[in-house]
Amino acid sequence: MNKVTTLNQFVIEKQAEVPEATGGFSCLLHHVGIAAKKVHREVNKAGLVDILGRAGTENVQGEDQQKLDVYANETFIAELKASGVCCGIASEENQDIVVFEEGMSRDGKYIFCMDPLDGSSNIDVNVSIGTIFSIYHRKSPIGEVAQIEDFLQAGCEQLAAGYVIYGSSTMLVYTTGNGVNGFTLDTSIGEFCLSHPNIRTPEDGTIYSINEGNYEKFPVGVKKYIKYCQETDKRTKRPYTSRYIGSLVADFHRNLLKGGIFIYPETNSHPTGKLRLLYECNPIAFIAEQAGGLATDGERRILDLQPETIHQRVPFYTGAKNMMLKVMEFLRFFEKV
Ligand code: P6P
Repeated sequence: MNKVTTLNQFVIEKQAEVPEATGGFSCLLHHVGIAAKKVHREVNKAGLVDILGRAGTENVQGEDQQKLDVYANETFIAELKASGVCCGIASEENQDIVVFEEGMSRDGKYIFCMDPLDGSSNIDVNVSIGTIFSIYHRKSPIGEVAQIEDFLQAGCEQLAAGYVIYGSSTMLVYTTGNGVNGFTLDTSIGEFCLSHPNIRTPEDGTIYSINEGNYEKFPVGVKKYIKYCQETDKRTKRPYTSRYIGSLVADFHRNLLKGGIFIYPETNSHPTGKLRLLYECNPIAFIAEQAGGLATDGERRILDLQPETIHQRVPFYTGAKNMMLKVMEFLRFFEKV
């Protein structure tokens, strides 16, 4: 019988490889796993109980909050506080940072950035959605409550990044800077089990993911790249394939495994792009790079960008290395047009 490695076993094995590890990070990831399982349970019964639809409130982005958005946000906050090693959270659903002021949590050495349920406008139509997260060491001194500076760290400072995709199965994919590993939730035992060890994204691909409804608003270089993808490839005689779900985690996960590029550029309506640097682009960029891909804002490496605010948006290009180099060639060539 094939050996099953659970997420907790994997994390403990990796902890053993780090002599100075105290177990705090392992504890944090364990609580992330618990929160993901709780969200999985609610997502999978959406439609059967009153968990669908709008919560009747708006988030900081002025977007209608779905009931599952609120549930996921509250569940992750509660579990991260219960870990006792996280001192604060920046969440897509909260205007300001959430700081833990009592006891152990106040002195936690980690901070957490998250989009608790990304793509939630797709919930009511049964499209895959996801949780996206980043973990950093705090910068502020232990003994004080977490400060905003703890969260305005460049993506290259991430200790870990991951996402949970609630789809045909529920998977947790994460990196700590030593490759990318994927764990599928086995509901018969209630554990995330290693199913995709050492994920590598293809160096090239034929899938391009972009909301072509915004075509007229795109930079010229992006328009020219889309037309390039639509031409028959002289070598393979096969045009590229357009795949766009409108749920970042689902679009990224498919491209990560099959080979492709995801683009959300600046547009007239979103002059700095739509996706948020702290809890969408940075974690996805860390994973992309660790799997052999690239991630930029069209010009600069995402992980080098210095955040100025916790809900800052940036243009986002990520995927297979050769596809990324090609689109950036188009952007440079047509940037002055
Ligand atoms: P659009 C979902 O709302 C989200 O934040 C990402 O998950 C997704 O990639 C993007 O927005 C889709 O945006 O404008 O194409 O609907």
